Amino acid sequence: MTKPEIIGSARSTYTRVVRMVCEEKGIDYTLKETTLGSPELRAIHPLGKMPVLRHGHVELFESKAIATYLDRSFAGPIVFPSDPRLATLVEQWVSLVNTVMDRTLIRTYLYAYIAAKTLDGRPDRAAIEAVLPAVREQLGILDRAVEETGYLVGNQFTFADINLMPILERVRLAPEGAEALSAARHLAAYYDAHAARPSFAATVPPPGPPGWTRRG
Ligand SMILES: N[C@@H](CCC(=O)N[C@@H](CS)C(=O)NCC(=O)O)C(=O)O
Repeated sequence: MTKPEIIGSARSTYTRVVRMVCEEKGIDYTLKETTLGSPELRAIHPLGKMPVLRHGHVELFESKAIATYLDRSFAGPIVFPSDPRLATLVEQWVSLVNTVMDRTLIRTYLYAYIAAKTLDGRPDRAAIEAVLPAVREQLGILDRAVEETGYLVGNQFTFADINLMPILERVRLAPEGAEALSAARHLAAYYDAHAARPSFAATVPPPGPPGWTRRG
C-alpha cells in the first residue's frame, strides 16, 4: 500500500490532529508542508483549507473525515470506538469543539494576538477582553468533562482527545489562555498527561508564531 500523504502545515492544529492519528496507529505517512490556499490544497479542498489527504486514488478533505478513513483503513489502536454510545460521544465532543470551541479559543481569542502582528504589533485588547468570559466558560465545560476518567469519552484515548489537544496547546501560548487552563485543574492535569504521549511529542509545531502564511 502506498504511504498516505498529508498536505498541510506542522503549525496547523487540524493538520496536527490527522498526524496524531497516524502516530497513534503507527501509520507510515509523509507531511507535505504547504501554505493556506496553495494549489496542492485547492486541488483537493474546495476552499483551500488544510489538511488534505492523498492516498493512492483516495483524496479527502476535512480532518474528521481523514481521521475516520485512516482509522478504518489501517491496523493499530482504534481511535473511533465501535461501541455505539462511545462512538456517538466522540461525535458529540468533536462537533462541539470544532463548531464552537475552536471558534472561541483559536479563531477569536488566539487570532487577537496573531492578527496584531500584521497590524500595529499590539494585541487587540478589546477583542481579547470580549472573548475571555467564553474562553473561561468553555475551558470549564471541558474541565468537568474530563474530571472523572481523564478522557473526554469513556476511559480510553480517542479521536475526541486527539481533536482537542492541539487546540489546548495553542491556547496556552497566550497569557490569559495559559492562566485559564491552569485554573481548570482537571483539564490542566488532562493536558499534561496526554502531552506526554509520543503522538503529541512527535508532532510539536516548530517555534515561531502560531499561524501559517497565505500565498498570494
Ligand atoms: N473543518 C476543517 C477546518 C480546517 C481549517 O480551518 N484549517 C485551518 C488551519 S488549522 C485553515 O485552513 N484555516 C484557514 C481558513 O480557515 O481559511 C477541518 O476539520 O479540516
